[in-house]
Amino acid sequence: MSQRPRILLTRRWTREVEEYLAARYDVTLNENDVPMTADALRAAMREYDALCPTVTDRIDASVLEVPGRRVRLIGNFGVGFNHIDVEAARRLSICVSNTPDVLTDTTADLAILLMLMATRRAGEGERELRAGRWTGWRPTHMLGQSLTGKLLGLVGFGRIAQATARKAHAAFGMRIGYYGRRRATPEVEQATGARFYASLDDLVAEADVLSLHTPGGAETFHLVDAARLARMKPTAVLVNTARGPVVDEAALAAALKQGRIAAAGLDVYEEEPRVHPELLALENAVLLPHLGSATRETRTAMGMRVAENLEAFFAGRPLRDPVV
Ligand code: 8YV
Repeated sequence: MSQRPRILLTRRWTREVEEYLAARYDVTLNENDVPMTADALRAAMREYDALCPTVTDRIDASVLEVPGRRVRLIGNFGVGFNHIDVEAARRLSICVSNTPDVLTDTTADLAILLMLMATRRAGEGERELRAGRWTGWRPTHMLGQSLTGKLLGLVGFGRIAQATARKAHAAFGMRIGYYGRRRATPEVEQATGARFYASLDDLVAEADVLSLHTPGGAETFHLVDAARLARMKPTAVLVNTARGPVVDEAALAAALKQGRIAAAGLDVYEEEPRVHPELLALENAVLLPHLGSATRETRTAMGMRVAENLEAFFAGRPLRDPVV
């Protein structure tokens, strides 16, 4: 019988990481890659030493509190952990780790991609061309908006927001404003000339592109609601690579439909994989399927970062990335 720790990966990971882990642990893979049910997660809590979930697994108190639990570490694949009840984990002395740093640039790249697609109407243009509706060049065809000199308003100013600021400032000459729980150091601000806004409403009203970079969860639920959308400039673009529930999707669809803001670029949704049906019908909504960290390099680095946390945990050392 194997003495190696038993670990469960709830979804398929890149081959490199699956092989790396299989050489070191008694690993169970989710061969058909279908999201696990709550019952299956509860059963897994009794069978494994570590559970390695993703954003598609709801690790709530009913999962963590299962009688006869064997799992002692939740090694999350991803930096965001709003799908895990960390307070219940703390209460039950279950360790939780995440994967910061390794997806910062990749996710910031996607925020830039959405910003460009939304301001230059890229999805709309491609749909027109593929549908055979393009009648040829003309000076007023599908005009978008320039980014040079415009204000990028970042809501939250953590790693991914700062990387987005650097890219937007260096590549497109954008001005940077940010709102966050606390003010960044002068060095961080100086790197992009970032201006701190003590009032989120002021930033929302002034931004040409408003990009969301807060954690998910109760504190940020519908932070961008109908009232905040109403404060935005009619020419402004909203970008969300954070978590869907930060935006009131129905209110956003209404604002886009009525032209109260120019466009939105979204990678995350309130009830993934469901997308608000009104958004699907709008030309000024750029909609990507949660691709923020989706490069081969980054998904492998995320898996290896989980592996580092597993190694530390089973060696009795402090976690590399402790959440709890
Ligand atoms: C991940 C993410 O792909 O890391 C995060 O928080 O949102 C994505 O980049 C996903 O959450 C993995 O669980």
